[in-house]
Amino acid sequence: MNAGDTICAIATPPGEGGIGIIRISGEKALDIASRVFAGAGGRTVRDYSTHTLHHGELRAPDGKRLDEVLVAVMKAPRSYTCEDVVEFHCHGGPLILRLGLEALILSGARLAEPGEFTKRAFLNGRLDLAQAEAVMDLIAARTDTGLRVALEQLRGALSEELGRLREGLVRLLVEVEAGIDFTDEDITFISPQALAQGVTAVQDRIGRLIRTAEEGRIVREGVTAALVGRPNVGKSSLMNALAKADRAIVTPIPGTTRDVLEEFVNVRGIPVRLLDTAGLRATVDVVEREGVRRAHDALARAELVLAVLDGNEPLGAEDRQLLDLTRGKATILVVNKSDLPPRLDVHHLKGLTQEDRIVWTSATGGAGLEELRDAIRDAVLKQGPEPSEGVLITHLRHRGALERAHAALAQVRLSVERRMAAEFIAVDLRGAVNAIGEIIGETTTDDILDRIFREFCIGK
Ligand SMILES: Nc1nc2c(ncn2[C@@H]2O[C@H](COP(=O)(O)OP(=O)(O)OP(=O)(O)O)[C@@H](O)[C@H]2O)c(=O)[nH]1
Ligand SMILES: [Mg+2]
Repeated sequence: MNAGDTICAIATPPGEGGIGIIRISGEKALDIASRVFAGAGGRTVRDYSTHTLHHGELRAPDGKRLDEVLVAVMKAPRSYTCEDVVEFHCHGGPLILRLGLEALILSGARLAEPGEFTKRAFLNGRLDLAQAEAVMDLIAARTDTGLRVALEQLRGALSEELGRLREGLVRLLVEVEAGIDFTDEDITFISPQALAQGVTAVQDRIGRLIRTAEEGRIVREGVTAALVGRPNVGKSSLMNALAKADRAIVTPIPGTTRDVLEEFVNVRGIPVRLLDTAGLRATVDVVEREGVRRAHDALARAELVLAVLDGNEPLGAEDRQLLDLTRGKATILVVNKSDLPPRLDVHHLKGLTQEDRIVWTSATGGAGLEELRDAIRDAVLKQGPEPSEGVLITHLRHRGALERAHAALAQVRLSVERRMAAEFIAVDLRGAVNAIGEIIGETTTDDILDRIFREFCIGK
């Protein structure tokens, strides 16, 4: 991968669409684009001023017409990558786009790696690393909350907060290092008290950020929740009701569901991957037995279990087994068929589960579904009813770096307390500064960069 290359890629998703966009960026973008484009009055891309849009023809290097297109010209440095960028807005056909891309490659561009446009934006100082990651989060966001958090991070809210923390530490570091340089002259640059105080303040703020990481992870990545229970209690009906779609087959015959079905649902802003499973029971049917095995797998893998019971029937041996299986897992007890006469001994149920929640629903009538959504949100976001405002730590990478910074600062405080030499203190302070710098990309290795941008799609 050479940063001097001019890169190109199809920037729109595969398949047919109204328009499809081919993007090209780099030193030779204007020249290469000019070779494949013919505009009105014999003009071409090189002749246009920046941030203008023009109509014309996309052509193969042999002159063959490929498409009628609009071309957008964004000259360096006012572009996404800070390089010369040209975008061809073609008709959205896969063949057209492929031929257009080929024409650019034959004219001297190279196919971009995943995330290479954004990587260039980062390397050229247009975005910091946390903002670059937010670009990907923005594209992948599946709930309003996820979108809001990604937009905030792209705007630089996290970067600003980290910048402030880092700056505070750098100021302390300068004082400590000045103390090292002038040790002979017996001047104290910063008192141990002031140093400890400054470090503690930053450490507390880092601690607060770390505590948002669990919620941040859930907002960005979501959780997996499995509907489990004995046959016919209404698991598939609940899946359909929560997904507001006729996703799973529902019949009065016990043992209808055989495979694990997956559906994404948005529960109060949390992306939930909902798994519907085969009813748990002992059976000789080979297919159903495999289904039951997979249901057990799903139960083990899920972060949240929705254990479904039939409110119209007394608690059976299979229900008890299920409750045993969910012990130690985050579980919501869903007593379904609340529209029918209650035959389930609720007092008994309360004795069987401790802190877990019980929700009554009617999958067919719709009663209790709002309560179930609330229960799912509360079980997932333990800290409070509403996703927090303000900066959230959404990436494991960020959390890891913050934890290292936090630990380094704890070490600094210990060293100050023990009146250790300033050199020791400086090393740990610097460690904390660097750890924070990793998040925004001020101190990162190529390895980390590669890993981050590999996750991107091609064309972004
Ligand atoms: N009255 C009433 N019937 C329900 C309710 N939920 C589901 N049913 C009925 O119960 C039967 C079984 O529903 P399913 O959703 O297929 O049950 P399941 O748990 O997925 O069953 P398996 O896939 O066999 O394990 C169907 O006839 C549903 O219409 C409910 O809340 N009230
Ligand atoms: Mg089912």
